[in-house]
Amino acid sequence: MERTFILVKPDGVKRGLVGNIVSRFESKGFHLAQAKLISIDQSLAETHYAEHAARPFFGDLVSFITSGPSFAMVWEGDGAVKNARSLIGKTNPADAEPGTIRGDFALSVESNIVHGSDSPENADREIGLFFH
Ligand code: RTP
Ligand code: MG
Repeated sequence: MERTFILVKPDGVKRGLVGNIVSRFESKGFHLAQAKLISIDQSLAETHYAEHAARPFFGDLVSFITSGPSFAMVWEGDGAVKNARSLIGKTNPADAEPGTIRGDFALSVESNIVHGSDSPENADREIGLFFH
């Protein structure tokens, strides 16, 4: 069964959206395999987002993701990676459709509530980083 890594980012935890987000994944039919609250440190943040290390927003991205507790999850189901990205919506909440998590709860690309793996290979990599 395909797995994906989903993270409610610090803004989503602070705003009390964990339950709503978990509920959306449950309702879609995914199976929750693992979950934990975690304060991401600098090193884990830089490893998790390594693909963006050269981007101008990298420093702000690392500061943001380490700014408070996040809620990390592994969800299983058919096409979990792609289907989860559909529930999450586009990276920039301004472009995300209503009915998606980012479309319903976020206004800015810097604070977009939730992360989802972008490929099965990255899902395995991220699950290994957060649950070992
Ligand atoms: P994520 O990895 O967090 O699930 O988001 P994503 O796949 O939809 O987007 P990605 O391209 O991987 O970007 C990672 C995070 O970097 C921030 N970002 N800021 N200022 C900007 O132009 C910009 N572009 C991306 C976003 O917070 C995005 O979630
Ligand atoms: Mg990404």
